[in-house]
Amino acid sequence: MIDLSRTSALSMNRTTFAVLLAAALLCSCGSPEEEAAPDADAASAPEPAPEVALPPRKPSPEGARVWFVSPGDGAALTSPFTVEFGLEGMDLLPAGEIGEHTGHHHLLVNTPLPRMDLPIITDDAHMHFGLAQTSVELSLEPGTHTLQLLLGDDLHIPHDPPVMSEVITVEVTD
Ligand SMILES: [Cu+2]
Repeated sequence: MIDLSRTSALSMNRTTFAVLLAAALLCSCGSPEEEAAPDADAASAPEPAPEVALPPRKPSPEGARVWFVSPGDGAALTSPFTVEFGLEGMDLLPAGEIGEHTGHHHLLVNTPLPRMDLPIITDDAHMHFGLAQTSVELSLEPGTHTLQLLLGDDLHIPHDPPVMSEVITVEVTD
């Protein structure tokens, strides 16, 4: 008897809760606010995770190239030193600005080439020059360092084919 009573009480509570919940949902669905904002419903509806769709890589023209105006490969330097970027066959544009055969420089420091189908990450090893700069004052610890230039489009994605320099090595001393 005691068990039945408890079960009954529980059922009542559940039933009461269900009724209240249904009433609340009905009330909510019928409210003018919900009707006025159909996007809110769409946004909260469960949907499969969307595929990340990046735009296709932008083409680079034949003959386009980037290179280090300075320093030269194997240069012995003290920090800070100036790194100058050369570009031919394409034009510089600030990041976010779309043009034909345009992009901005990225300097890779002591790191291999990144993936070519994704935006170039930003960290100490992947420097962006999104204001269309053509040089940088660089300070590196004493030692041997590699440098490479890689052009990226308005979304920081390398072109197809990628426009990149040779890897150069510099020796930084105290
Ligand atoms: Cu960039």
